Amino acid sequence: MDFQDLVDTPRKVKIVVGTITLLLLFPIYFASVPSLINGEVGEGRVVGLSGILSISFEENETTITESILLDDEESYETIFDINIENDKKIGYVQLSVTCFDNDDPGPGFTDSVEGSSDLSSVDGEIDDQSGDGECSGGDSGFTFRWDITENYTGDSYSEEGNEDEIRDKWSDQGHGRGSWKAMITAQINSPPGPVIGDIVDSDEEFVITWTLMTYELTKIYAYYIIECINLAPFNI
Ligand SMILES: [Ca+2]
Ligand SMILES: [Ca+2]
Repeated sequence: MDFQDLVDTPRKVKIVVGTITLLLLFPIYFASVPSLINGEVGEGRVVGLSGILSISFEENETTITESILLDDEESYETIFDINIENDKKIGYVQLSVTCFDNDDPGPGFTDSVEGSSDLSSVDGEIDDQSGDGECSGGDSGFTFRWDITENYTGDSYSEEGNEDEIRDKWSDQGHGRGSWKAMITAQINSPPGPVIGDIVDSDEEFVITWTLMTYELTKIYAYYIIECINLAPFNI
């Protein structure tokens, strides 16, 4: 078979042209990958390609817990010092205060707790929080959470974009280091007298838990999606 046999009909001519075109396009396609990843897909390219980055986090959770017995209107200041290595970032800090009042002979006299944070000794402009809650079963007490890295969840995900920009986005800006403080105050409720034996509610135990979640970006790798290969002009 010589070259004339390959081009002796209009259909064969189209096939030969299409084949040669593909041979020319594929080197261009692979040479284009680095720039396409950075979102520089220009108009008029025959090959369309998207670079998708897959991001994962390695988390490390630190908790400290303490218990304190408080009388009515008595307050206690809890302190949590955060000093971490430079290569780690803070995802969030959480304070949880729980209690369960079962000291009363009947319902209606549940104790409660209120608290407010003092972040004046913490780096960054982080808003204080305050709240309260009853010492009943289930969702007792209160919980404060501060997201030091905005929108942090720790879940792996994928997005299209530039690796440097994504690394910059996952940053705590150096915030959150320092001495975290909160003041909690007990509200003790007792049934009115007379006192029944020694059943009288005069205090409550509160469990205070600080949680620090730090993270590092462990994996960023790219994969590519070929959006189209436009061979329409050749009409094979
Ligand atoms: Ca009570
Ligand atoms: Ca009590």
